[in-house]
Amino acid sequence: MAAASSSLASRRSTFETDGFVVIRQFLNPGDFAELQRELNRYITLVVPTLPEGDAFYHDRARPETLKQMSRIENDPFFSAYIRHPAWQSLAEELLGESATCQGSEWFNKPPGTDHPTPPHQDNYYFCLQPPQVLTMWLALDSVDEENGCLRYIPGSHREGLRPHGRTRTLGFSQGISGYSAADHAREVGVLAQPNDLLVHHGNTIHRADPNTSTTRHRRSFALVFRGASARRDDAAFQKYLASSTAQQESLGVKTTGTPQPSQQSRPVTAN
Ligand SMILES: O=C(O)CCC(=O)C(=O)O
Repeated sequence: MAAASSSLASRRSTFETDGFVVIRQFLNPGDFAELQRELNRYITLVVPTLPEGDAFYHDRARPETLKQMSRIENDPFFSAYIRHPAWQSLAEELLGESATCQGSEWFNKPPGTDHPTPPHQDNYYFCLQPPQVLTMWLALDSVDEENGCLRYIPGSHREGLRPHGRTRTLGFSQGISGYSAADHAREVGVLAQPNDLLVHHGNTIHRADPNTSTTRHRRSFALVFRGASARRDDAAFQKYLASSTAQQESLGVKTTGTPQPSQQSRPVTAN
């Protein structure tokens, strides 16, 4: 287990070499407290009104098992938040071009649930070429091996997209097929404290174990930024949408039958 970190001077080269970088204590304390307050408000007041595809539960009858939310930016606070200069400028620094936030997510591994994050590459879902896209994942809790820290394969963003296949994990419809012992041996697990930011390239392979603690949540808030040069491969994206919808239906999530970005895991809303 390594605890990767980066100084201001080296973060872009770390990102380019490893495909991920860790920025400790990313937001100023006031901004971090505001984000936590607004997420709590959203979960209490807005989530109960959302369609099933925008908020996934381990067990819908138990609100405390909320495990994933997408498209939080439909809320007025978050529609402004996704232009927050700290996130935007870091995304542009790492991508080396202007960038736009195209989606927000919230992930949890509630205590007492069995929710691994399958190994995957985000750009398998996003279908962007060139793969100028990154995910910024902000820890809201202390994160370690017990509650399911993120695990990256350094350098995997330079090895192309691997084949993915259908999973039974709601929120992550596709996972890398044939993930091997050699893949596991290359992994770096990243420990994090609340307000530590993990940024990974869209092609970087990552996964997480389930939360094995009985009392601790493992929450995070994430924004996806896409560089100005990235274009979506529409054929690949339609294939992904159809597969994601089929997976959700097979897991009992109510969908309209027509793939809509709001019903997809890891949605990308911009063209
Ligand atoms: O929080 C997790 O377990 C998954 C996060 C993830 O896959 C991502 O942000 O790309």
